[in-house]
Amino acid sequence: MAISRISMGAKRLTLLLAFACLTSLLSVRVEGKDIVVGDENNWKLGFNYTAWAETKTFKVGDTLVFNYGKGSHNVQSVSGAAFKDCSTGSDAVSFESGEDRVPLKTAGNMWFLCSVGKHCQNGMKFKITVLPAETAQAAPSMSLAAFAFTVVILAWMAVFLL
Ligand SMILES: [Cu+2]
Repeated sequence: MAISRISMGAKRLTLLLAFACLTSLLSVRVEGKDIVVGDENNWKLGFNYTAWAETKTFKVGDTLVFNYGKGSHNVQSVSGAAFKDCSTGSDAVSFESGEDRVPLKTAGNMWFLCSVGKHCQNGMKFKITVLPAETAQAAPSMSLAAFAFTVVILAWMAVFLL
């Protein structure tokens, strides 16, 4: 009797662990990351954001975070044409809280600039290419392998333990 009780407990624990494992794998796949523009430099004059952007990978689900003193700068999400001459155009989306979060919702190019004074002309501008969530990096294929492994383990447990 005692043995069967222990075995029941072990089965439940194993199932619970497998379920927790599966859940965490799934959540890792869906979560995007916060990308602080300029890293520790934040959003300011005297920093090369074009060069900065070229070192980063942006994908759907990520969020750009612009940190700056409210009132000293702003963030304008503009068209490619407006970007070229540092204008905002009529369809610009404006942010000015000083802690602006810009979710990257669709794949494609996005252009950002600061429209205060001559800040844009002086380097507060950059372009990014947002990649689809699936193809942004090699990691998802690893996650898929881990996911498949978990499914196999779960199937195995269903056959032998339940
Ligand atoms: Cu500025």
